[in-house]
Amino acid sequence: MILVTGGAGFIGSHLVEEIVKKEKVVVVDNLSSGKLENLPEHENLIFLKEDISDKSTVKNIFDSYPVKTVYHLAAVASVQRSVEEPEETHRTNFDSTLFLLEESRKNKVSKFIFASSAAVYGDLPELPKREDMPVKPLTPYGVDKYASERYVVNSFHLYNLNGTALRFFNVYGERQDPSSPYSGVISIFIDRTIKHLSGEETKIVIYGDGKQTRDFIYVKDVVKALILVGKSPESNGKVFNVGTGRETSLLQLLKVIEEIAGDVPPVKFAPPRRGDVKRSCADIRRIKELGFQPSYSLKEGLRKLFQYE
Ligand code: UD2
Repeated sequence: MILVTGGAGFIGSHLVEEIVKKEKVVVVDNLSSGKLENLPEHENLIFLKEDISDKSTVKNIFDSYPVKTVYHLAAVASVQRSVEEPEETHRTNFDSTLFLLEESRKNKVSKFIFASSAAVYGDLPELPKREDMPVKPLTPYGVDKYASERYVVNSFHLYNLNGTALRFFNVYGERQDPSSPYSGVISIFIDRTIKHLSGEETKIVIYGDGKQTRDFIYVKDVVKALILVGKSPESNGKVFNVGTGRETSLLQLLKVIEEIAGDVPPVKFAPPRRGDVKRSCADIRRIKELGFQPSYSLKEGLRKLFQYE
């Protein structure tokens, strides 16, 4: 049986959708940002509305289900919120990892996959980011992700728990919620473009000059990486970037959206966000060695998103 924490969230629900086709899965999610309607109805799916920052809850789950694989994706995903509420987010973003690792060790789980983030790299200028480069997480979010991934990797060396951490770059796709100002930039730009096309008065805000870059990866490719790593013993005790290896600026992103949609809303430039990383791009050679290859170009991923919306 597979346990997916944060399984009702944006990335988690795409993973669950894939797993239920073949295997039984327990989804645990406190629905703080995840939504029940993100999940498919399926006989292989058990849903628990629980908070894994509580140790006894985690123990109960392992006592109740024969968990063999853990995908730990639950987190407060907003970097900004971690800055405003470091204590509360630490419980979710770090304590839960430790509780899950402890139970996984005791219950002889055969694989533990942790969703880390490019946030661990901080704003060190060298690009593309390689997994063996120095890290400099700048926010409570980045620090908790880094600490969690070290625990995951060390659990392999200390206790033979087959752990792997994946550093996600900028993930986009269906069901990413565009409603907060800290939502993924693609979900916001697409939401505004659709509103604009339907005649609503709206605008796109670019913080900074729009030349900042990101490595945008489509959520289905992230799921592919998660499943691959779950089945790969060579990934044990290691950290992997999950991106496309392509760097795209916000201005280029807007151009691609315009090519697909035919038009975009007026753009307003605002001062850059505090702590914003100027350039980001993954070196994906390490995960490619496991057999990973992203399937979707940015244009293809965005096309699918427009069809969905
Ligand atoms: C991403 C992750 C975050 C963390 C971080 C690590 C998302 C949603 N967030 O943050 O969880 O892992 O990477 O470094 O994937 N922007 C605009 N206009 C808007 C919204 C955003 O110009 O309306 C800019 C924003 O200032 C930034 C870029 O777009 O320069 C990307 O912003 P983001 O919030 O999508 O993602 P990021 O890279 O800050």
